[in-house]
Amino acid sequence: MNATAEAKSCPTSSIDPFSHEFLTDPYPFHHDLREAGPVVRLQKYGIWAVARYEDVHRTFHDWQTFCSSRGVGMSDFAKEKPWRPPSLVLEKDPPEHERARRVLSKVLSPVVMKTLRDGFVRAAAAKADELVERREFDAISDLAQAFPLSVFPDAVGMRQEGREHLLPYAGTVFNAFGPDNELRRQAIERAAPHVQWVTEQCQRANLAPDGIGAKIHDAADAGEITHEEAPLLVRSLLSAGLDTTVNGFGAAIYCVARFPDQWSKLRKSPGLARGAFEEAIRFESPVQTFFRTTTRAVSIGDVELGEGEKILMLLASANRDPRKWDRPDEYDIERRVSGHVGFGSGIHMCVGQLLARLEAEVFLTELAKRVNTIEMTGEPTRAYNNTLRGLDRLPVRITPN
Ligand code: OVV
Repeated sequence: MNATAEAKSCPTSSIDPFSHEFLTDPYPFHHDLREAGPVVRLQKYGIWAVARYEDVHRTFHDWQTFCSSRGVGMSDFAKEKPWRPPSLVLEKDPPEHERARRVLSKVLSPVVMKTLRDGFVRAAAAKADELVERREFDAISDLAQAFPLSVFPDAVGMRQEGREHLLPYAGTVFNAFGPDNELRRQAIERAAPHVQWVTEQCQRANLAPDGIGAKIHDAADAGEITHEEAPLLVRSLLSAGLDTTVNGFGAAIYCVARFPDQWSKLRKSPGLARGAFEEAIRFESPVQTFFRTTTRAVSIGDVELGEGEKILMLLASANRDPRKWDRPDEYDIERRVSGHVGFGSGIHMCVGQLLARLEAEVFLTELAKRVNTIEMTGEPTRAYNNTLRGLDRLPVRITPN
């Protein structure tokens, strides 16, 4: 840590939020960044960071000042060519953002969730039966990846062949939000086959007519977006809809494995499944960070920022800010968790959150009905990504009810 006040009103830090050390254990760095002030200059990158809940929240909500259209990664689209065509929803501001957002909102609506639920319950029950039978398994590959992979691509309406491209593609998207470090360079270097496959699968002809993907193309028929825009909006589903839930599931299992009293509560009251998932999103923040770019000069605390400045929002730090949360470092499935920023906040807040919660709720419910205890049988290993926090391996043993 090195948060020295350069000038009284301009705290500066040498912390690199994308270093191996930070990604391994971000919490002491989050603490230092929060304590340094409402906004901190990150020397290494010549950008700004907000780490307190209040300032992250304000940055999310003032989209006129903190825009998304210059990219929500470190790269400023006004200065550098984006690595892929910008997202029509994530990397746009109103009014363009609203048109795309409305379509995604509709295809991911409560009505559509209702049509998916029964199938998800059957898949969750089958997976939970299989895991109970096995007793020992890797909770990442065999559960956190396996369950979303067994329901999400089908819900979108994708063909079977090539699905192994989905996680590497999303991993690249989330690495690309970071600085030009080894993680980002290597991901982009290897991206071509994944990009090619994903781009192809976004075409209408490659999507089952009753799936979520086809519904986006239907919205183009209805004139809500153009037929040129539809494939790029399908790409948003494939970019943001799988690796996020995989890491959300991983977070939830990692939490209940470390807090057995919370698993015990969930087992006795499977109705707490949604709260258990939501609290895992707060506690682990699978999406750790996003950036904004200032559209004008603006003050944060005593610090004046100019126009065209990049600001890193540390969602994970906001979600454990003691100024906002009691016992922030405890996982408590009965916590009043609303207001966490793990799904973002404001006009860009996760448009797929109902789908994420549905997957998690049905799976954790089925698991809670069957499983007495969950314990780790070895050291978990971390997966390193510039934006996503999660594990690569989580060996566990479960005992049945
Ligand atoms: C929230 C999110 C993450 C990554 C990609 C996208 C969205 C997208 O719209 O492509």
